[in-house]
Amino acid sequence: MSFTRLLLPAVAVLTVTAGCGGTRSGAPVATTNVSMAKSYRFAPTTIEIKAGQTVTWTNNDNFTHTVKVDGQGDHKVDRGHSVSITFGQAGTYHYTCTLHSHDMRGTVIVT
Ligand SMILES: [Cu+2]
Repeated sequence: MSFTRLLLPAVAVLTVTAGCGGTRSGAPVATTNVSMAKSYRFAPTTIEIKAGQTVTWTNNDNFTHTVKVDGQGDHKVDRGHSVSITFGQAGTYHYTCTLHSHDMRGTVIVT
């Protein structure tokens, strides 16, 4: 009786770990660059800048998004494009993507 050897392929068990830290609603990040990241989100969600600095949003998602700071005009940003807004006065500015306002909200804290 022949000996049949079964070679079982190594099964790689990939465990998906949840996120890498609390960027979702965590502390403000000191940066002037916000990514419209896959999918339907601003990253980081909350940033902190100095008065007079310019924030640039870059659309790295596969969909068109917008940036509308409360009380200001809406800016449409196609995929691969960006928009820059200068914040001259201190304050807390909330903004949304008006196309996906349920999912895409962010805050700019100007000090
Ligand atoms: Cu959007």
